[in-house]
Amino acid sequence: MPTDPGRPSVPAATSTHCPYCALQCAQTLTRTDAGVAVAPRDFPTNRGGMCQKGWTSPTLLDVPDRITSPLLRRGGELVEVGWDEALDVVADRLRTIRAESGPDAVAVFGGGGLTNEKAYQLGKFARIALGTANIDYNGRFCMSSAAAAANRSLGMDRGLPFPLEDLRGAQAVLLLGSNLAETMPPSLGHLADVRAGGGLVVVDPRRSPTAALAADGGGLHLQPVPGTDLAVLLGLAHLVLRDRRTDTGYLADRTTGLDAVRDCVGAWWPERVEQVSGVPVRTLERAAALLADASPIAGGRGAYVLTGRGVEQSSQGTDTVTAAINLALLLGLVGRRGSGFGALTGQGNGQGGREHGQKADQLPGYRMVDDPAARAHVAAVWGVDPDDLPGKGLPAVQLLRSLGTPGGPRALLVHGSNLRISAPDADSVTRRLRSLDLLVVCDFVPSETTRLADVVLPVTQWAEEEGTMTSLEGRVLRRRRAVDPPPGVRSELEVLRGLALRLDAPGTWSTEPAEVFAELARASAGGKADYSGISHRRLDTGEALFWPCPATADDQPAHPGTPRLFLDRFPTADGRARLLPVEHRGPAERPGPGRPLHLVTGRVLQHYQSGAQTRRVPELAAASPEAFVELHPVTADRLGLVEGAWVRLRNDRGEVRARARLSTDVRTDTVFVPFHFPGAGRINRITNDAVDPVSQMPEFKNCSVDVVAEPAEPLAATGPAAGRRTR
Ligand SMILES: Nc1nc2c(c(=O)[nH]1)N[C@H]1C(S)=C(S)[C@@H](COP(=O)(O)OP(=O)(O)OC[C@H]3O[C@@H](n4cnc5c(=O)[nH]c(N)nc54)[C@H](O)[C@@H]3O)O[C@H]1N2
Ligand SMILES: Nc1nc2c(c(=O)[nH]1)N[C@H]1C(S)=C(S)[C@@H](COP(=O)(O)OP(=O)(O)OC[C@H]3O[C@@H](n4cnc5c(=O)[nH]c(N)nc54)[C@H](O)[C@@H]3O)O[C@H]1N2
Ligand code: SF4
Ligand SMILES: [Mo]
Repeated sequence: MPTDPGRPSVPAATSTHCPYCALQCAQTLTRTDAGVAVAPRDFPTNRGGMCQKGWTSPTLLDVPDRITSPLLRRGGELVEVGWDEALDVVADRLRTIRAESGPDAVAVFGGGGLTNEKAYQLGKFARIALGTANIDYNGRFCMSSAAAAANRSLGMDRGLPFPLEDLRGAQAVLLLGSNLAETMPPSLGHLADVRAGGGLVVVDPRRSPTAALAADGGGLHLQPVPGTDLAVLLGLAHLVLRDRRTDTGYLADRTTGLDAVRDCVGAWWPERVEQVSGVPVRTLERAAALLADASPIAGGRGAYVLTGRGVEQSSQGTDTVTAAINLALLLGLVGRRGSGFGALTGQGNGQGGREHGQKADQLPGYRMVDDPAARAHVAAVWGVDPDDLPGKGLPAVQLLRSLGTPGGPRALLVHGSNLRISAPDADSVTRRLRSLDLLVVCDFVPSETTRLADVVLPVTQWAEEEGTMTSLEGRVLRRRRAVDPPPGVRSELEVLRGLALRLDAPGTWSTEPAEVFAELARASAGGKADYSGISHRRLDTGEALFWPCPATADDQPAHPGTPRLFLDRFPTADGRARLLPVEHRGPAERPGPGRPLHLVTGRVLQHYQSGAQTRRVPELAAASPEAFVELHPVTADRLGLVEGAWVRLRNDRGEVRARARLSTDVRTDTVFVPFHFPGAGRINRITNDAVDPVSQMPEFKNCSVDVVAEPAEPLAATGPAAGRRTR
C-alpha cells in the first residue's frame, strides 16, 4: 500500500503497531521510493496477521484533506490561521469563560485512541491548567461497565487479566456480545483449536460471522432477544449449581458471597430463561455442560468467559458482566492458569486510556479522585496543593447533556472523538455542541465534529509520533515515528504545553513523550495500574511488560511485569473475589406500539468507529460504502421490503434512512445497523442515551424502532464529512 515517500529524518523501517483497535497488531512501516509500505510483524497477539484496516493503514498518512493549519471560525467560516494566533484565541476565551463562570465551565472530552502520554497529559491539563472537574472520554462508551463490574467483583479492572495467547489451550470459550471475526480478526487464530474442538459458544442476537464460526465448528450459538443476556447468564449459573458442577474448594478458598448468588439464581429456572430470552432450555443445558466439562475441577483443559460491547453497552451492562464473572467464579475459572474471565477492550489504547486520568473519577495509576491519599500522591508529582485538585466530574453522557445549559460547561475541548457520529442520541448532542460559547477540536482530519468547531487544532497521527499504547491484555507497547509529520501540524503534547503556558499553569509541560512517560510512571507508582517500573528504554529492548510493573530499588532486579493477575489472591480487602447477586431488569426501552422492533448496533470489518479515518481509505470505503439495515426476510416481507430498498427507521428521537439488507442471520424481531456512517444513515440519531446506573455507560446496543418502506420524499442528508460549513 504505497503512499507519498516518507521524509528522511527517520529510519527506513520502523517497528510499530496498528493505528486502530486494542489488538494493536504489530507492523513494520517501510519507506520506499513508492511510499510507505506496511507489513505485519510476528507478535503474540496477531501472530503475523492484520485485518484489512491494518493493511491499508498507510493511506491515512496521505489523505488529501489532511488538516495542516489551525482553523479559526471567522464570520461563520473556518479560516486558516497561525499557531500563535489560534492558541492565543483559545487561551483568551478559556480565561474569560473561567473568570465569568468558574473553572467547571470548561470541559474536556478525551479518547481511548490517545497514547498513554497524551491521555496522562490531558488529564493533568484539565485538573491543573484548567482546574476543571469536567473531564471524561469516549472510554465511557466502551469499557466502563466491564471496568465497574471487574472492580467490584475482582478488586481490579484490567480488560484481559491474562495474555491473549492463553486462550489457545482452552477447551471451551464463552463469548458474550463480541464479534471478533470482524472487530479483531487476527485474534481468531487463538480460538482456532477451541473452535475445532466444538468448544466455542457465542451469544449474539445475530448470527454474526463469529457466531457462525462457533456453530459451524460444532460449538453453540445462543441467539437471545437483545438485552436479555443477564437472564441467560443467571440461567447458566442456575444450571451449574443445580447440577453440582461448581468448584466447591475454590469457592470456599477464594470467594465470598456464594449463598446470596445461590438464592438469586435459584429463581432462574431454564424454562423461565427460555421464556425471557428465547434461548431453548436444551441449548442452555448444553452450554452449561460444555463449560463445566472444560473447567479445571472437572479435569478439563480450561474455560474462559469473555464479554464484548454486545452485553456491556446496556443499561444493565455492569450487572450483566457481574453475572458473567459470577459464572466464571462458580466454575473456579478466575485467577487460574489456563482459565479465566476477561472483557475485550476495544480502542487502540482503551486500556491505557482509562488508567491515566481521562475518566471523570480517576487520577493516574487508576487512582480514585476522591481518595485523599491518591490526591496527595498525584498532587506532589504535579507540584500543586492537593486541595487545588478538582473532584469528580460529570460522566460522558451527563456531561454532553449539560453543555451550554444554565450552569453547565460553556466551552469544550475535544481530543480524539467524533461525537456527532458516535455519541448516543447524537442530534441532541449536536444541539448541545452548537450551544457552546467555545468548541475546540484537535484532530488530523476533518470530521463531523470539527465542522462545528470554533477552533480546530491539527495534530500528529500514529506513524508520525512516539509514545506508548496499552493493548487489550494490559501489555505496554511502543508506538514509533516512521515518518515526519507534514509541516503545520503539532503533537498534542505541544498543543497542551502551548495552552498551559498561556494559562500560567503550574507544573511542567514536556513535549518529549519519553519524559512525559517517566512522569506518568511516577504518578502511577503505588496505584493499581502501577507503571513505575516501565520506561521507553525498557520497552525498546523488546521486553514484554504487562502492568502492574512497579519500580524496584537500584540494587534489585527490575520487575518483570504481571502477565497474569489474581493467581494468588484478588486485590480486595480480604483477598477473595466477590460473588454478587444481580437481577435481570431488561433494557430501558422495549418494543411497543409504534416501535415494534429491537434495534441493535455495532460494527463492520472495514470501518473503525465514527469512520473519520477509514471512510477516507478508498479500498475500505469501496468495500463498505454506506449504512445498511440488516433485517430478516420474514420481517422484510411483512413490511413489503426487498433487498436494497430504502427504509426508514424511526422512534421518538428521530429518523434514519438506509438500504435494506436481507439476512436470515438476524432475529425476526430485530434489525441491525452499523454506527460508522454520517448523513441520513447516522444511526446514533435514534439510539437511546439511557445509562447503566453504576458505570454511566449508554445503552447503544438496544432501543426500539419502527421500520417502514421509504416514502416518496427522501430525507435531507447531512452532507459530506469534510468541508467548512457554518455552525
Ligand atoms: N472493524 C472494527 N473493529 C473494531 C472497531 C471498529 O469500529 N470496527 N472498534 C474497536 C472498539 S473501540 C471496540 S469497543 C470493539 C468492539 O468489538 P465488539 O464488541 O466485537 O463489536 P460490536 O460490533 O460493537 O458488538 C458485538 C456484537 O454484539 C452484538 N449485540 C448487539 N446487541 C446485543 C445483545 O443484546 N446481546 C448480545 N449478546 N450481543 C449483542 C452485535 O450483534 C455484534 O455482533 O471493536 C474494536 N475493533
Ligand atoms: N450506536 C453505537 N454507537 C457507538 C458504539 C456502538 O457500538 N454503537 N460504540 C461506541 C464505542 S465502543 C466507542 S469506542 C466510540 C468511539 O467513537 P469516537 O469517540 O467517535 O472514536 P473515533 O471514531 O475513534 O474518533 C476518533 C476521532 O479522533 C481522531 N483521532 C484519532 N487519534 C487521535 C489522536 O491521537 N488525537 C486526536 N486529537 N484525535 C485523534 C480521529 O481522526 C477521529 O476523528 O463509539 C461509540 N458509539
Ligand atoms: S485487528 Fe485491529 S490492530 Fe489488528 S490490523 Fe485490524 S484494526 Fe489493526
Ligand atoms: Mo470501543
